[in-house]
Amino acid sequence: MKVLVLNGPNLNRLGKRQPEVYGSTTLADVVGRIEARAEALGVEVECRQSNHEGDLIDWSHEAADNSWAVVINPGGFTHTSVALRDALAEVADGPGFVEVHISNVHAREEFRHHSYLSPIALGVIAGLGVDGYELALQFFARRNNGNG
Ligand code: DHK
Repeated sequence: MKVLVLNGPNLNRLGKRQPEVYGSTTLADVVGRIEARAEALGVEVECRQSNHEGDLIDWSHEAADNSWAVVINPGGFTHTSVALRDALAEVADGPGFVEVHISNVHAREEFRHHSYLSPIALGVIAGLGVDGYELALQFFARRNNGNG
């Protein structure tokens, strides 16, 4: 099985941006950890990041067309994007997606409490730091083996 791991806007700034909220790990470190975990789990993985909504939408279509599962941290688009939800709805009709947030969005500003994506996600991981990506990957690996 293949899992596409998508990171949205500003996540290329991991390690520099608000380390008290998002930690000091860089995106390159996160990608390295995800790739190592995927190999151990026997899952094919590809990680992409973009600051542009259209890229995330195009990549969601690509995932839907290829029946790839998706792990996505949509960044600020979580709270704003009907268009990204519409694109991910096609993924939800297939292998599905898990929404990941590094921070606990529910312990932060009110505007971060609502997600357009959560109602159609298989699940949501928030507040567990960058481990959330690996946990989502593990979920898909176990599910694919009939253990999840
Ligand atoms: C990342 C962002 O960039 C924010 O816009 C979200 C999310 C939270 C995170 O916790 O990973 O509100």
